[in-house]
Amino acid sequence: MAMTVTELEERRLTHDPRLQYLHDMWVIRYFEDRVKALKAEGAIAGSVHLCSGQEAIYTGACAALDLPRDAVFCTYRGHGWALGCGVSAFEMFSEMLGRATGTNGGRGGSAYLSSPSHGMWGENSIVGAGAPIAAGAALAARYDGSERVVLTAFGDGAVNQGSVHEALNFASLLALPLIVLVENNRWSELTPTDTMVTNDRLFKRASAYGITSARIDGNNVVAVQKAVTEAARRARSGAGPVLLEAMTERLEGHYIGDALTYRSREENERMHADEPLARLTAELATSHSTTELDDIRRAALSLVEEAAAAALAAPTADPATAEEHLYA
Ligand SMILES: Cc1ncc(C[n+]2csc(CCOP(=O)(O)OP(=O)(O)O)c2C)c(N)n1
Repeated sequence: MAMTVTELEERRLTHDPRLQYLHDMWVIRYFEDRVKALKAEGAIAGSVHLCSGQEAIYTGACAALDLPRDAVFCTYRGHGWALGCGVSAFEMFSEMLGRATGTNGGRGGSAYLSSPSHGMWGENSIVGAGAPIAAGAALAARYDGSERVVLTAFGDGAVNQGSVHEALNFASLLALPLIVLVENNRWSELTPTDTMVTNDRLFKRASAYGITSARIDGNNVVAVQKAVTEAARRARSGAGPVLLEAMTERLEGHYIGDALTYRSREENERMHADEPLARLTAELATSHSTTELDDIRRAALSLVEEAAAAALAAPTADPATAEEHLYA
């Protein structure tokens, strides 16, 4: 039987996962843009670290994991991980705006949010501290029958922390189901990575621990999805940890407020030419119409705008509950 145009559209959407990735990456980009604006208006308290430019890592990796069974541990630059895990933009905005409807009742804010029911086990603002915690969760997964794979993500600067190396040794020795994903955006706060290490091919360090590792194109969502799928298969089979160094770009400053005076115009131009949304859109334009791709972008923008409006209208956390969840 001949298919209708709508059925054909549906088939294409389901058969080309890149269209879904494009949508999900736009959601992250627009989410970050809106967070930046809300912070400028004074609506968000605390420090905020945007992940714009690194969307392909979150979208590709989360598509490869079995969420919420698997677990993600990330850093303060974690909005994209949470959205990738399926936490709603409404809950995320709510959390940052101090609303009772936030992932953590408005108590965690941008840098400390978590949602274990989505497989998003938490951000961590202590550089390198997530790795041993994730190794512990991977050890627990060995005994709890969940067959869970744990992913820990951190920046290139964190690779110089002792805690990361303790975790790598421990995970290798016990062949833990751990994926170590280094988001190499080439900057550690305001310092270029290659001025801090003698060998800036960071993935090479994993071989000292007997860990399989590779450098991947972190701005190519399909490349990330494939690499993490293979890493997860390997980790789940009992073959031990995998370290992936995903090369990417941090389009914004280290935190909102960073004047970015240390970056040249040439570098900015190069980064924007190579950023993942521009690349995926150009790639898809060879097989999809501009209208179709623009509809996907606008759908993501509407989703974000509606979520922000709903969160702004939600009640703030009740001061009477301030002592809840305190265990001191
Ligand atoms: C143990 C520790 N030392 C120093 C800091 C201050 N600090 C916050 S972010 C950061 C840079 C981290 O860079 P990188 O690991 O490359 O991650 P990115 O911010 O690029 O995502 C530093 C040094 C900290 N939070 N924790």
